Amino acid sequence: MGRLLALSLLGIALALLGERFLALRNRLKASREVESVDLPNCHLIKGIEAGAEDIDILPNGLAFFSVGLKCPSLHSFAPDKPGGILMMDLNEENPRALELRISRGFNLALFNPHGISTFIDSDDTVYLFVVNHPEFKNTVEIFKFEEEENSLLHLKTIKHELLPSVNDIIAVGPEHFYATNDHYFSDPFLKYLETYLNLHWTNVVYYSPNEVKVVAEGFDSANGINISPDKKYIYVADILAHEIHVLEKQPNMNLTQLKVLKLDTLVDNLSIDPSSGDILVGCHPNGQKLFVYDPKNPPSSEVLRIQNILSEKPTVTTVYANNGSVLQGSSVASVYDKKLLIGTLYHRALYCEL
Ligand SMILES: [Ca+2]
Ligand SMILES: [Ca+2]
Repeated sequence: MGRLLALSLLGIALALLGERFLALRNRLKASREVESVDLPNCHLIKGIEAGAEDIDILPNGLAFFSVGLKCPSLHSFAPDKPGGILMMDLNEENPRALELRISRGFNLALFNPHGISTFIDSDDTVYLFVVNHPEFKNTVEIFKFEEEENSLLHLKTIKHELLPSVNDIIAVGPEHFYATNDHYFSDPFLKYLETYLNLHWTNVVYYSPNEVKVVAEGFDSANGINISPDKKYIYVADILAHEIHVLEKQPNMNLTQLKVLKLDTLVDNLSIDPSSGDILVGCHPNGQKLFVYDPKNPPSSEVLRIQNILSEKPTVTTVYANNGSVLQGSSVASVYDKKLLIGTLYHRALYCEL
């Protein structure tokens, strides 16, 4: 009888695991292929060969690139090289990406930058907020951008128990930001398990020197985050649920869910087109290819533009799509004055004139 019960329980467990496995394949869109959507005037950016996971552009056309992200579960083309921040002046005719110097006293050897966000204070000081994973831990670094010297002055490292697995941030003050956690746990095995079991335990956290709190939760895996041009709404990408959430910002900085836009792709970082307020989304059409890297069958790239997200029927258009022959694993797309930059998780980056 005991054996029969054990066998039945084993059978149920295997059936459940099988079901979770199939569900995970769907969440990863493991069988999806993309049709190419080409743009005529594009070239790969020199000097970016091991990922530019996030890109943020200032209103004056200076673009920041977070490069060289490493993660235990991800492929890397430069596993021994620390990451960095590159800058490109999009006002130039043939802009080049140059590495910014970082002030002494900051541990550059362990720099592993992920999501970034710029913030311009009322006195015109420009701050760059960077999610960092030194030794795969989680911190948020705040830098002051010194334009004349092409350098970043390190001001502060933030660590907090509510920031166990940070992916991206949106700065809303000189030391104030919203951050997404893409996992609930920080331990690699528990991270894997929570994803496999689809627990929906990930969240968005508000951080300020006086108050740190969870402001939205229940995401499968919260990833890219950004703010509407009028600063009223926060957009959050749930990568494995293929959703973009629109949340309304309250005076106490809490967020209330307004709507969810369902898409057919894994949504990574979100950027705002300053000329229209449209959302540009760096997407992974097939997450299986992204996480299990095979150079013969590489991950593809896809960039979507979302117009009028608050309306009843937002318009979603594919701006760019490629099967991986040119660009693998697009994670972000940002525009400035008819110029489009597309970054990737661990591959190259593309510069296009629209
Ligand atoms: Ca970002
Ligand atoms: Ca991301």
